[in-house]
Amino acid sequence: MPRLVHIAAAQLGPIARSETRREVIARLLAHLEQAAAMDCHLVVFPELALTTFFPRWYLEDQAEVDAFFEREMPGPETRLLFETAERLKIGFYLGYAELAIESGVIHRYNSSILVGRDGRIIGKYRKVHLPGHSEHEPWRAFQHLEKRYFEAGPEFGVWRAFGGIVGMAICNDRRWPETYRVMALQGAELILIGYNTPVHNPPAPEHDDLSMFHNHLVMQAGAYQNGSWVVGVAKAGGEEGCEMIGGSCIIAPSGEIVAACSTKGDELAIAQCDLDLCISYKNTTFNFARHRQPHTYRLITERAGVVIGV
Ligand code: ING
Repeated sequence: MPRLVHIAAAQLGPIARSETRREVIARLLAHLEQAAAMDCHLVVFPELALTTFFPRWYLEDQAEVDAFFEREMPGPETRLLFETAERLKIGFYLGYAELAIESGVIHRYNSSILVGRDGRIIGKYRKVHLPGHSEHEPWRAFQHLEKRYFEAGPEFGVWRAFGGIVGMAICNDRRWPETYRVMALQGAELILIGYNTPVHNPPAPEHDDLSMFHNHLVMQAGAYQNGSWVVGVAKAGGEEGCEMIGGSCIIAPSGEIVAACSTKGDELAIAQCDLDLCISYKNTTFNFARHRQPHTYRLITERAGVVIGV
């Protein structure tokens, strides 16, 4: 009996800075309703899906920064998402800015949650690879202050859900092969990734023309090299003067893109994902137990540490 998960990559077009949570959530609810009408079990939203991508600005007033964060999840405005998910029997991945108070200390993370078809939170992930910079760099066409506004998360986790083992990552995480491998070593068969990726990368403008190629390259490689499904979902289009790539897609363990968005607006790309397709890769080419050489890698990384001094 195939373990089918009907998944919708729920791409979002631009979110204006002036857009209220209520207005944004109305767009997310429309995606949930449409995905449910298409018999989907799981909807994947982008990174920071409740607001505009605020790390593009240098903001000195902490209250202004914190207005982009959620102190509760679900909170008063997002509760309707969970209630709708329960009513429609459809789960979701949601990226958002998390403000957490732990032992009386405020922590701010670039986070995502996985919510089941019963509307309950299954797991939470806090972005590990924070790109960009922490101080104002006026030479840039726009800032990328994730290192200023967020703390890095501690780990990559996986959760039993939707009939398989599901992992989460966020945006820049997808560029690092370790991201997929650490989750695959925990058995991940489905890895969900939201992203906000500008076309222009100020430190390396020579890469701009390859931004979509690099987007798909890293996720297709991650899927194939770990025998896992990968779903990548964009916040796309011209957002507050910054053009962001789209290219939301669903990638099979073969590395093939089986569904993709073709616009830069609010759009669903849907696929029937058979988690059992992972087996043919995890049991042969990427049978970690039979073919990986972790001892050798350790020696190499130790030696590399000596050579490059990291
Ligand atoms: N955005 C970008 C990403 O990794 C970036 C940052 C763009 C890094 C281009 C390197 C090149 O897709 C986020 N939010 O991580």
